[in-house]
Amino acid sequence: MSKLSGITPSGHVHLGNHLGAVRRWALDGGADDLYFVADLHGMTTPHNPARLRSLASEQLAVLIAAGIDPERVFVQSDLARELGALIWVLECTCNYGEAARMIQFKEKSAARSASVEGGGGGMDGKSKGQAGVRLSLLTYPALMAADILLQGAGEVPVGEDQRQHVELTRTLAKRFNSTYGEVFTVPEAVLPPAGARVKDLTDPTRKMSKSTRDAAGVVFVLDEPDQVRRKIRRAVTDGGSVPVHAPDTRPGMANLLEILAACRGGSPSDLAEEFSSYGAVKDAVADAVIEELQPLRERALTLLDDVAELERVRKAGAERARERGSHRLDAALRMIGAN
Ligand code: AQP
Repeated sequence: MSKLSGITPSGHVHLGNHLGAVRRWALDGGADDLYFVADLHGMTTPHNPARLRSLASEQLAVLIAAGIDPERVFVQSDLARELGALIWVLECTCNYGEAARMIQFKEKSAARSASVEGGGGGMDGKSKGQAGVRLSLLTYPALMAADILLQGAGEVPVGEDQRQHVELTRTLAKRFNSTYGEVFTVPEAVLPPAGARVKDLTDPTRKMSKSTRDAAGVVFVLDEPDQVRRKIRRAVTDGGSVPVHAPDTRPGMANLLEILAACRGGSPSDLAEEFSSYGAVKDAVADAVIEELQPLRERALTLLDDVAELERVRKAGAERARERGSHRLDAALRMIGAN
């Protein structure tokens, strides 16, 4: 079963993305699996076009530098025409209510509405809020379904937050197949293997995220080694002094030990016993993270410098993904009554 996984260029790739996903993609990916930079998904909330473009290139370089076969990587917007056509087919297969009840849409649109309502202007609160919610936030699941169905992916490794979207994809694939004719593979949502869940270094109660405003708590894979060490040295820990792995009561120290375990192997509790002070743990974590990221960082920066090579790899990846999906798109358009 081929798998499809993506990463959204909503910010710079960080240690959590690397330890929790990208490193595994490079190690475990099957010959038929595909990975993509989901830049179209990065447009559903206010964004800066130049920054999005540059982050998409950076992410492509990082995926390849991490060791993922370049033949299996592409940038989503390079397939914008194919995906745009398929989204339309899927929007014509999906009911409004099915999209509107997606939890992510409800949460993100409520958050957007609240931020717009907070601003000034002449509209009443509700109109102002709705004016700030992009239609693409509602139709996001149709794009995600198009990503999956175009490539004929059999399995989609997703966390709980995306499971509902894969369920909707299954519904749309089955509905299309039974109404117009068999075109789409009905995908399964699969749980990714349990991996490191890296927390923010300044607030270990929340996960490390690309879009976090305060970069002090986020180690980016392209950070200079000195910067990495500084961020880890300043990581928030509790008032204790002897390291123990106790995620509920000492989340900051637990996070550091889990990062160390993800980089070096072993269990966080066993590793804790090697150290007699918090400072020693931080030094060991900084060393391990720098060692883990250094080769990746160097390869990614080399690729980013070689614009022509990165462009060549990008075009080849897009071409392969396009070829892989074009017969499904053609069949779907024909069966739904187009062409
Ligand atoms: N902190 C994390 N620890 C472990 N894994 C993580 N991932 C994300 N954060 C952590 C995994 O990285 C992959 C790609 O992430 P994504 O682009 O799909 O978006 P996300 O999960 O929403 O990641 P971010 O970094 O938190 O971005 P923003 O700030 O935009 O929401 C996924 O496999 C994800 O599980």
